[in-house]
Order: sequence, then C-alpha cells, then structure tokens
Amino acid sequence: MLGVAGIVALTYVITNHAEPSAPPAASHSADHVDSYLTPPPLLPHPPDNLPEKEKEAVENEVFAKKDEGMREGRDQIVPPPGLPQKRTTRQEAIVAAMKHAWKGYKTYAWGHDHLKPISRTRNDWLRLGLTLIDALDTLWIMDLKEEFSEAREWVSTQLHFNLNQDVNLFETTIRVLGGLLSTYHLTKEQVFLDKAVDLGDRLIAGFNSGSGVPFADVNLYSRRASKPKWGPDSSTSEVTTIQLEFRDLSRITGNPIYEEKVNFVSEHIHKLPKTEGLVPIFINAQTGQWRSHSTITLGARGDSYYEYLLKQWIQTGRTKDYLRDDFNESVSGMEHLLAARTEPSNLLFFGELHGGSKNFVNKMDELTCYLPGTLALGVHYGMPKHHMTLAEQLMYTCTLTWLRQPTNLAPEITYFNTQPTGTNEDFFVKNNDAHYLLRPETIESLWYMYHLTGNKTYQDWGWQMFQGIETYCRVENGYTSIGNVRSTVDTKPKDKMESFFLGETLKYLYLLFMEDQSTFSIDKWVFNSEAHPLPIYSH
Ligand code: DMJ
Repeated sequence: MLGVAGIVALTYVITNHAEPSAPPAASHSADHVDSYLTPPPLLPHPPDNLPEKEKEAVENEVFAKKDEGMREGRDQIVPPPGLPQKRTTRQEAIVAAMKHAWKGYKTYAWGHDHLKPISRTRNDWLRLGLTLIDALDTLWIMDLKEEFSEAREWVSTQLHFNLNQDVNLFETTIRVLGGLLSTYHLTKEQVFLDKAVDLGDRLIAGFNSGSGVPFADVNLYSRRASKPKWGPDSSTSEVTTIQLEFRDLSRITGNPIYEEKVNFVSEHIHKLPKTEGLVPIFINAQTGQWRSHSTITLGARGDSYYEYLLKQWIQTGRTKDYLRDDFNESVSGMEHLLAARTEPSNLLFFGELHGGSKNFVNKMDELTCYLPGTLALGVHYGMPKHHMTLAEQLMYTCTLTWLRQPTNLAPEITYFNTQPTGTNEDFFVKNNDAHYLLRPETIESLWYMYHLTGNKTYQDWGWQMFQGIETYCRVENGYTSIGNVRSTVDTKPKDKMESFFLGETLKYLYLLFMEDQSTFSIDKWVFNSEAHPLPIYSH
C-alpha cells in the first residue's frame, strides 16, 4: 500500500515540473478561501525550447553565480543588519500584535515562562523567563527600544541559572541559549554572551551518557543529566537540534568543548543505519542505538533532525559534506516512502511510517510545515532543483490546512484522504487534534518562499493566517492558543501564550512583510529552530 502511494507520488513529482496542480475544487465550507488560493508559479526555469544541454548550461551558470556570491561573504562574521527601516502597513500590524502580547506578559507574567492571558496569571515550566528571552531578538528586530531595554535589564539583573531545576536540553538550547546568542550577535552586548556561557556550561552535562548522545534532561544546579520522566529514550529531533547553538558558542568564545560534543552526536548519528535516509524518532542515550520499531515522521520528534542537517552544513560554510549528503538522501526517502496525494485534489502531503516502517499513516503534523522553507533554502544552496517543486506543492497543502478551516488557523494534526470518499474533502481533523497552539511553522516556510521567489502570493497567504490569529486568538491581555480551529463560535480558548509566538510566529510574519528582504539575507544568517538568527561561518 505504501509502495503504491510512494510510487504514484514520485511519478507525479518527476513528470510534473511545469506547474503545481490546479487549485483544488473548493469544499462547500470554504469557497471563499480557495478562490484566492492560486498556487504561485514556479521559480523561473530556462525556456523549455532550449535543447537539453544548453538548458543544463544555463542552470549551472545560475547556480555558479549564486555560489560565487555566497563565497565572497562567507569568511566573515557579518555585522548586525542596519535597523530600523520604514515599516510597511502590514508590518505595523505585526508590531502592534507584538506590543499587545508584550504588554500582557509584562503585566501578568513578567520574568515567568508563559502568560496565561485569560486568567491573568502565569505558567512556569523551565523557570527561565522563557517568553522574555525568546522575544529578545524579535523586539530588537522590530526596533521596539523601550521593550528591549526593559528585557535586557531583566536579563542582566534577574536571570540566573543556578536553579535546582530539571530542564529539557533541547528546549532550553533552542529557546534560551539560541535567544541569548542571537541577541548577542545583533547587539554585541557582553551581558548576553556571559549568560549564554553560564548556561552552556551547565547544559553540557547533558552529554554525560554512555554513548555521548545526550540525555533529554539536565539539572541546572547539580549538572546531572537524566532520561525524560515519561520514558527511557531521548527524542531524535532533540539530540540533533542543539548543534547550531553549541557550535556558535564555541566559535564566539574560542572554547572548542561545546562544538566537540555536538559534532560527536552528529557524526555518531550519521553512522547509524537509516531507512533511505529517514530516522526513527527515539534513541537511547546510554547505548546510542535507535529504539526498534519506533515511528518515522517529519513531524513531532523527527522534524528538525532534517532541518539541522541542512542548516549545520550551511552554518559551517558548506564544508561538512556528509550533512548535505544525509539531507539529500533523506529527501529522496521522503519522496519515495512518505509522499502521497490526496483525493480528490491531488494535494501533496508527507505521511508517517509506524510499526517498524511497515504501516503508512496518512497524517501530517502542522510541525511538518517547516519543510517547504527548508527545502527551498536547500535549493538556494544548490540542492536538486526538483526539491523546489516539492516545496511549492507542500507549501500549498500546508496553507490549505489553515485557510480551509473557518478560523483560518491550522489544527495540530491533519488526516488526508488518499482514496475517494464520495465527499469533496481532501482532509479532515479528529477531535483531539483540533487545537492551534500559536505555532509558526507554516508562516516560517512562507517567509522562506517569499524571501527566495519574491512571489507576493506567499505574503497574502500569511496575511490571511494573521487575520485568523487576530480574530480568534487575540484576547484582552495577550494571545491565547485555542482548542478548536473548526468553529468560529466554539474556539475553546486554552489560556496560554506560548513563548514561540513572540520568538517565531510574530518574527516570521514581520520578516514576511518586510520590504527590503536583504536585511536578513539567508546568505549571511542561518535561523535556528526557534527562529533565532545566527551567523554563517566559513568552515
Ligand atoms: C518551537 O519550539 C520550535 O520551532 C521547535 O523546533 C518545534 N516546536 C516549536 C514551535 O512549534
């Protein structure tokens, strides 16, 4: 069954380089949505009437030029981008949203991890002022000087890591270490680096395991590492999504220890057996081996393994080629084993493999929608050009999972119809999966797609999503995640504003609507998994 789905999908991808599929037939509830959802045109390709050889030569020249351009800049750590610039009207709306979120956080949750905007209180998880730190570089990029300066004051006087607290290594690395490092790069203020070093020195205890693959949790005070409370193994995406940050810390400080630890993990995982480049979602820190029969997915617990293969290769000046090769192999595996098409509209999605790769499951997390952006980034850096077709088509599907809902917001998980059902619906949502947690992934990908193609359709899609956020998530004292995207009247607010809403969702929206896209050029910056920009190095 899987084989057939895979082969059909692959055949489609191979034979359909001209245009993405026509807009799917509108479902009864969403005519208004699909009518403006025209798939964007592909990137310019050489004219079709050129003989094959000439075509290839033209394409190679384009990529050689790009390559030349990138090489010129890659031996330097870039100076911070020149801010501010004149904001567009849409950017003003995003800044207003950021101010609104910040005000609620400042009033009711200052210095705590998350705002609960409806009950006007706070929630603590890592006890590290998560929202404040995740928001630092967004505030700086938006040129919100007053807000940034009160946040800096808190970091400098109140942020301490000497806490008897177990924290998740991955979450603390991408949000807190990543947030401090990127703010240091943008501002060059020593306080952010000092805090990053203190945190890095504690987190590094996580790597004290039998295999060098880190444990899930670390106690910041005792510096003892442990497996997660809920199971024996670490998650694959977690142990492979800490490399950009630890490497950056080594490069700034000149202390190689952080980078050595994460290089070891990447190299170890490179040597483990895989299914056509795809990896199981659990790994044991003591043995360094996969958990057998664990799921393969591009969503939760798998997602950013693939993202960081590419981004690490970029961060290190495209010198560690095994990362690029593993990325390419994984995309081939995705096309072959996970890609499938919906009925009736032939939409591309990536499903999952359960039960030791035997069963194909036709579900896709919203988390998977980081992938169009990552694929497009790869093509910019010379990966096979048909990855752009995958990116465009998956971007379209991801967008529909938002804009076909009456709220314009995506559910956490969508199931896809791969067989005719007699209805007009390409996908459906189960009751337990209908929540929207203010997640960024689809918007993140829209930014990459717009940044790389200049096609304003991507901006328009992002604007529609933002309208959904404004209408159904904005409350008097901030923004709340909701429990049900399928109803405009019964949205079931969850009373929680996630830190990544300020760190990622609003930042990517702001960048998506930025006039001068060279401000944050992807030739100079690589964004970590929490949207914190870090510089690209020469090696
Ligand atoms: C963020 O913390 C990061 O983007 C992570 O990689 C995945 N999940 C959340 C946002 O959805």
